[in-house]
Amino acid sequence: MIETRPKKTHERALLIGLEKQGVSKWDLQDSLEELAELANSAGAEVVDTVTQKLQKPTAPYYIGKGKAESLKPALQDQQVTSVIFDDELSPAQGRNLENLLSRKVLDRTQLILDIFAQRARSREGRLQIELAQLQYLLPRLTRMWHHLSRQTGGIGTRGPGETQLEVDRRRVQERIARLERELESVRKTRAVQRQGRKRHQWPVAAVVGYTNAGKSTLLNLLTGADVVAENKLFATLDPTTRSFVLPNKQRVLLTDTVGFLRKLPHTLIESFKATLEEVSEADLLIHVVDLSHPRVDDQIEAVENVIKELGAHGKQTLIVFNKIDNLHPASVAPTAGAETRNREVIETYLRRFPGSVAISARTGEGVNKLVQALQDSLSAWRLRSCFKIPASESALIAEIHRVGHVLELKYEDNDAVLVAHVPPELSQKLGKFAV
Ligand SMILES: Nc1nc2c(ncn2[C@@H]2O[C@H](COP(=O)(O)OP(=O)(O)OP(=O)(O)O)[C@@H](O)[C@H]2O)c(=O)[nH]1
Ligand SMILES: [Mg+2]
Repeated sequence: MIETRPKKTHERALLIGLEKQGVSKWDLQDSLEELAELANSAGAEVVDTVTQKLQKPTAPYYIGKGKAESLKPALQDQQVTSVIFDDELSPAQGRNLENLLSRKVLDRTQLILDIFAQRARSREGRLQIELAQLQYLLPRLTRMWHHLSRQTGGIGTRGPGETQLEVDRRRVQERIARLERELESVRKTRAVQRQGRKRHQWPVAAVVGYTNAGKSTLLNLLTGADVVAENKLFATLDPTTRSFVLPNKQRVLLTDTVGFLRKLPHTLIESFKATLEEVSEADLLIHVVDLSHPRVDDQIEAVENVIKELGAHGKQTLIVFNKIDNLHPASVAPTAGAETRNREVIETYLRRFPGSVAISARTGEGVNKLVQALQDSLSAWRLRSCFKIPASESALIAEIHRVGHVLELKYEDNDAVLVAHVPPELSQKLGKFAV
């Protein structure tokens, strides 16, 4: 079997963030904590975090040159192998910093792309991540060339160096074009699959949420699926669809997909169109929120922004507050006070988001309520109707059995009289038989 976990490397990372004007210290701290989680998820150990107060990033080194110089001894002492910046670096900044610090220099976008690359298993996932990486690289190749030509200038700059760069650029562009063509065919295949599901007329609910919110754990709990659930960012890259039968016998398809993140690089969203169309094409969204996370509000907002970006805004959404077992993990011996506080937190969020539910996908607490809420959300999907259909129309009767839920069936002369819950589309088709 292929080893799916990233190998334990001895990457030791130093994180760097800027306290820019207009950005609060808290925002910076939050962002750096998330950067640390990302670094861990990529397999690196964070040895230190450095911040600098500056009005805005400096053009050559992002941080001040003096500050950059002053890092050198610490890099040596702490055996740092990579320096990771919390923002996107310009190509010149990246190169200057690598030269100055003699270490691998990464920015947030590269780090996220790297994690995706580690996680990609399916052909679709691999194509999409390669496209995102090349799109990140392409403007850098170009700008690198501009930078070099400025530096050396005029005569002598039109030699083999230029040729090589132009060749590289063209190769990258060709590869991008090929990947885009291949992904277009993946999208078409997905569209056909979706059509197939539509034929069954089962509603599709896409499970969305911030990365690590517990989406896969929930899908596994409900459907017994075997999706990898891990305490790692972006554990899931490839969409998985499983069917689930509600207590009223209605079947619903649940799709688990890639998690969202603040500052999710735009190239990624663009490249993952084929995967993310599962979200924009769904009938219902189940937005899983990690209620035990200190930045829960930011995470909700970030997910809503990505939903907007995908054009899925305004879709019927069921908000699920997860991990209620984890609200005060420190309370090993829970006190009455902690329990009351936890309940208050839950109540506050349930009130703020009417129609939402609170669960623990780990312990199963509240899951019945979730299932009920899901059933209620989808109730409009199926209409209770009565039809009188000539017994000779056996294909139609079979279809009602297949996609609907038959409550009563009797025969009157040569007609079948059925009372059934059926999806709206079928109900329309059966219009002339309605009684
Ligand atoms: N305490 C607690 N932990 C949970 C709960 N649900 C999920 N987890 C844990 O949270 C971590 C992330 O869970 P996943 O199901 O992989 O989360 P995900 O949303 O699919 O994450 P990505 O695929 O990485 O976006 C795992 O370690 C789970 O065991 C819960 O209700 N309570
Ligand atoms: Mg997952």
